[in-house]
Amino acid sequence: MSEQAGKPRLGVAMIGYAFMGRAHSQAWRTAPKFFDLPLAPEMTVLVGRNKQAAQAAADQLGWSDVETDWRAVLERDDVDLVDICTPGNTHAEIAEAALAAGKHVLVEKPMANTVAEAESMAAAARAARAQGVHSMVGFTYRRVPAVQLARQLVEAGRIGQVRQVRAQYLQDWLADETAPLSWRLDKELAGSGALGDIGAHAVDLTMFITGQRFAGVSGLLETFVPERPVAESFTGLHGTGGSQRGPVTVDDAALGIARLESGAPVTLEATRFAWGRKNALRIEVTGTKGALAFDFEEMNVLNLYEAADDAATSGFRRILVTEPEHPYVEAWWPPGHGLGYEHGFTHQVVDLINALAEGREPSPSFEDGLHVQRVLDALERSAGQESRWTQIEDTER
Ligand code: SOE
Repeated sequence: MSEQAGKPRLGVAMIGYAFMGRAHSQAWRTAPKFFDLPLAPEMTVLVGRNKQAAQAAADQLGWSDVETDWRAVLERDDVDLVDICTPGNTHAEIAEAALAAGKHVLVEKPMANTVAEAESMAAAARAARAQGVHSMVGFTYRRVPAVQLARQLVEAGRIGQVRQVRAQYLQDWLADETAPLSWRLDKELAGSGALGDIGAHAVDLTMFITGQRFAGVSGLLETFVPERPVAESFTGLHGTGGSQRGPVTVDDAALGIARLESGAPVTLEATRFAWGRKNALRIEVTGTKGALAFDFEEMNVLNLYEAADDAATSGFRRILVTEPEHPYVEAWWPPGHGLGYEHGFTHQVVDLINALAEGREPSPSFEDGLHVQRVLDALERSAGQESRWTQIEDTER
């Protein structure tokens, strides 16, 4: 890190520039403009295999330079942090090499495609931490103000002891059977389907809001459409397919019943086939004194029920989490104006930079990512064994 405009600079290399790369670029660009950060992030270099396409993306998204091989950025002195936005099968190799080269790492979720990869990444992160090099997993929904408020209320005991959790992530972008194949439907590249892509968020949100890990799970996986047109072009999640067809090798929907370490039961559901649900990451936490409910489709709202309220007027209170008293909100718009999908990514950059400047490991750490991976893996193994209960063995914290 070298001094720039009075603040030490943080040179960032981002690998990949599709949907997540665009969301991360927006965050790196915006965070220093709206938040007073202790380090000045610089969008130093974007990495993509196709030089021309990567250059066009860099120009559009605001990156200063382009490389076509991610290994090249590990050699560069002007890069302090590597931001990995590529499919899951590449995460372990890139993250471990970057940490070994002394670069901080931010990696998109799910952290890896297998528990073995995640274990190896967590070990690399531990070794790097001892050298002052840090790592974080991109579970951005933790950074939604309403989710932060939910965590604060649980921590403060407002709903009492957690009894039960209902966590769902519902989308419908694959419900159309003619939607073409993408890397997200290829087990080799993505590790799993709805389970890892969006179920991972439901697992992480449950962990974050309750402050607990999972003890075990019993699951069910379903693939509704086993074959789809091969994509001819793609933008974001949508593409056009040709006449050629190929196999879907991942789950379309994942269901689970689980227990937290306290014993509290959790129901999990992740599907990209829920017609009409566009990005419904929902969580309802029921405690001994009340309940909390959040749905990302109404991301500026947190619903709170307090059992001690007068019975005649009790009900879920709809809290608009848009006030300066709420986490992150003051940096944005006047009270009541609300935030969107991209703000979670911006807050992620803010939290990451603050942690790096203070020399502490940001959260969620690679150990947290490993635990999520273990839950996904246990659910998948359980599903393969007629939904048998599968204990989660966890040693790291
Ligand atoms: C696709 O289902 C997807 O883009 C996920 O990969 C992201 O993690 C989620 O934020 C939105 O949906």
